[in-house]
Amino acid sequence: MRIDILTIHPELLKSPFEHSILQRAIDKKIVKIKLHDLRKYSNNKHSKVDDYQFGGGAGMVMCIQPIANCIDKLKAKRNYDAIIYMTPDGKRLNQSKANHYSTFKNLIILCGHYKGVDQRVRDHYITQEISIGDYVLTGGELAAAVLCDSIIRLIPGVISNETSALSDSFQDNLLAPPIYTRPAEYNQWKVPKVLISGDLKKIEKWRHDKSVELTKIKRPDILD
Ligand code: 6GU
Repeated sequence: MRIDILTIHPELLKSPFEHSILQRAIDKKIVKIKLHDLRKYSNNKHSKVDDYQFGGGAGMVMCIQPIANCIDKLKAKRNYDAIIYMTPDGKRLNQSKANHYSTFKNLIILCGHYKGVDQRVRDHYITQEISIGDYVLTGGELAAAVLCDSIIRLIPGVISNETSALSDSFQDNLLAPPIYTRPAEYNQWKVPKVLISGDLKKIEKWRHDKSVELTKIKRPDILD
């Protein structure tokens, strides 16, 4: 998969891809992340990327020109499965969307800033608008990092244990069951007996029952 990220703060998006699982996915060439500094696409002599709103009102608007130039250039080289705009008024990201995007080959992600982008960018370039929750961030960069992380970890070969991503919370509209590791007893707090019984059938049933129980208590809204 190739992900092109358009931003006015490329430095904000370096570190998330330089560690741990995402870094390994890049090293293994399973995914390629290209950061594009929108200022470099500006025709303005001061590399300006924003301007005042028509009709008045507080806050700057990101101009169409640098964004259009960058997207046109990318689209001339390859087909994109989606051009996503990160915005608090977009559709909420969830596991089902992450699963779907993880099957894409080429993806463009546009990070908004200030008041947002000129509406004509949304009307003529963007294919989907994504939010990561009902709160407002200073820009789309951290949200784009969250989106990329949720997608990349699902691509086959990224997480070594193939079954691991499938047993995540939310994959069956259920939260994951509680997990434990050694020691079996700490400060007299014992691990549930069934988990050290060696009875795989019983363990599986216990985990499923716990998942249902926890989901009913913590997230009844996601239960089928
Ligand atoms: Cl995608 N962008 C911004 N600026 N704020 C957000 C968001 C995105 N998702 C939630 N809040």
